[in-house]
Amino acid sequence: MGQPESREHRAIEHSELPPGQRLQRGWPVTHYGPVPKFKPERWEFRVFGATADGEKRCWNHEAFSALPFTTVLADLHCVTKFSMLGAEWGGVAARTVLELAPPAPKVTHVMVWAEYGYSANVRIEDFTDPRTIFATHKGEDLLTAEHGFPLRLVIPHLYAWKGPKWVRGIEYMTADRRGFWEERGYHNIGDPWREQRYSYQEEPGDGPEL
Ligand SMILES: Nc1nc2c(c(=O)[nH]1)N[C@H]1C(S)=C(S)[C@@H](COP(=O)(O)O)O[C@H]1N2
Ligand SMILES: [Mo]
Repeated sequence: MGQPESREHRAIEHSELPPGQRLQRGWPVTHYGPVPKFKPERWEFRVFGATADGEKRCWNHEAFSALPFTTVLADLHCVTKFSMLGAEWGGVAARTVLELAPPAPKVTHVMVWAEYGYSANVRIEDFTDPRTIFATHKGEDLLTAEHGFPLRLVIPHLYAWKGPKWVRGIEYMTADRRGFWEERGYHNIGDPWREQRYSYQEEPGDGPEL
């Protein structure tokens, strides 16, 4: 009678590590370019592009920090094939930002912008996913500078390049446009469960012409 239990156990294990990924112990630092210096008086989080009312929305660091806090348990899958499992992220749900600064109904994609012009494009349904979170904390601790302090996006169901560290704002878009890595050979959608790593794997409809 042990059979159903062990099958379920295998299913859980499988659900944790996407195909082609290996478990990483510890938490490596992976990004392109230098670590930006946080200047609280200059920092703001901007929502722009196709907002519902056509107005931009802007929070300074104090105001953004006062938004409702929530936590999400999520794994981080780097396209270079390591995965970090079971992190607890704390911060502001993407849905909170969507409620406070709603997009126009015709919005199909969101460009997430970070320091130094790093960007990542995601479909609106990836952004509105209830587990998508602008993280300020991992576990009890504030993020460290190299892991994205003061704010990084975590989209648990996509490869980690879709979650910019040092995020500074979002742009609502009415058509898709490629972000930083999506222009440089990475897949426009980036679903780790389908191993959507590289742009040459894209099928018609997965992304704009390269
Ligand atoms: N701003 C910015 N964010 C970024 C990146 C980057 O190059 N710049 N790299 C991404 C990639 S490829 C990964 S795997 C994760 C790594 O996050 P970590 O350094 O906290 O492990 O950050 C993502 N966010
Ligand atoms: Mo990555």
